[in-house]
Amino acid sequence: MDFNFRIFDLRARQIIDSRGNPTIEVEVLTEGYGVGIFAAPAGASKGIFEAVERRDRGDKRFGGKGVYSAVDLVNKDVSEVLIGMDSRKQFEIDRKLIEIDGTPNKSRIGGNAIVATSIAVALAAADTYGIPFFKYIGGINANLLPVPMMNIINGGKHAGNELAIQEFMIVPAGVDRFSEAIRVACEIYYELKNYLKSNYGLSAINVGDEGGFAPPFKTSEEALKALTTAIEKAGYDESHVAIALDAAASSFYNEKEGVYLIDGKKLNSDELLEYYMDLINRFPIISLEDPFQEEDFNKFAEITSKIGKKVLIVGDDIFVTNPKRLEKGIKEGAANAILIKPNQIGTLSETLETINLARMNGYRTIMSHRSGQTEYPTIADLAVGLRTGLIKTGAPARGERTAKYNRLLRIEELLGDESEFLGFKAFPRAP
Ligand code: 2PG
Ligand code: MG
Repeated sequence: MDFNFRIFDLRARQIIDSRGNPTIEVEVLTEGYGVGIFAAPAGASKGIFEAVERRDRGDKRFGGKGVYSAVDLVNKDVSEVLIGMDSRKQFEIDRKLIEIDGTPNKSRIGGNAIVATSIAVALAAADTYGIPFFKYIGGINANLLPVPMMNIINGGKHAGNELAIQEFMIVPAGVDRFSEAIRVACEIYYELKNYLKSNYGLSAINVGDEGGFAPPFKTSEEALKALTTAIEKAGYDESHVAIALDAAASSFYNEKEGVYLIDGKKLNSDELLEYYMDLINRFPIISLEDPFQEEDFNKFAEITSKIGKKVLIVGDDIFVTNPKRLEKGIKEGAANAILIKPNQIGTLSETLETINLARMNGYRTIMSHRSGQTEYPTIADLAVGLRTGLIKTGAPARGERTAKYNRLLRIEELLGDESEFLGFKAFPRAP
């Protein structure tokens, strides 16, 4: 072994995330003075099949949301095994983490402790080499900047309003460069703010968890009208900017009655499908995430076979970045794209396994943040390194969201003429 890469120290601590909730941060040092630090993000609309977060339930501190016990486990059980190992042996290290945890859903030391450790190790190895993280992950020619899918109207579990659909995103894909996409998105964001202020009053410009506005809208239609108006006011049209939705439908599904509660109505899954079809016919929607609750593979397959040639049908809660769930989805034709959230599955190696499986089966991949985030820009590097071509990391507002976009701006500058941006070519069909 090149001793420089040997893990010399590994320690965890508790910090707080963008919602003020505790989260675990892991710091890894190598003998060659490489440092890697990463902290686990946290979802609000979590899939039931995600790796389980370890929290101090029953503890008074932080209302039981603390991660002190996860921190202790990393400082004892994990550091004992990982110190002395080669930080470049990602797969071996991740296997060890899974072994130390010993449960099928990573509930003992926690998916939060595992993801923070797994990614901190990779960052430390990259730092020991002295190369940017995206190059460590993707090789010296990793050059694909992702198209941003930017959530500028927040609903569902991310906002205190009545919108059932969780995310109304703009996709500024009709430009040549990532930095141009950011400019276009910011211009639309300003126009949306003006529109909301003048039509709904000052309180309409408060923002939700992901930096998008959280206006007192009651229907998806109102939100889509606001988006299209803002796009137009900013001087753009469908050739520059499209719309993406994350319904996060599990969060408005009433299991007892088998209905979805949306826009003040109760819809069964056939009616909800019609509801989406109507919106897709009237607005330039090119991507639809989690249109149905996370266990309804059949309905996912139905909508994919109907519109999958022109619209991305993205699986998030249904697949939870888990290769086994994705495999089932592939067999059943449940989607044509998958959201990639490393903390849903736990380790970097398993995240890679899921991405490989997706690619080999013609699925698009979208690197994604969580609604509870820290200021680490790491998923920006993962998006470029893993050539996902698409990224979802909130509005162009709130530091924990802009950290990722700003990192991508720096990567674009660093790559200069070498960088590539696919724009609408990253989608099945331009709107
Ligand atoms: C989602 C995510 C991120 P959360 O549903 O896609 O936008 O939300 O982190 O709350 O699961
Ligand atoms: Mg989602």
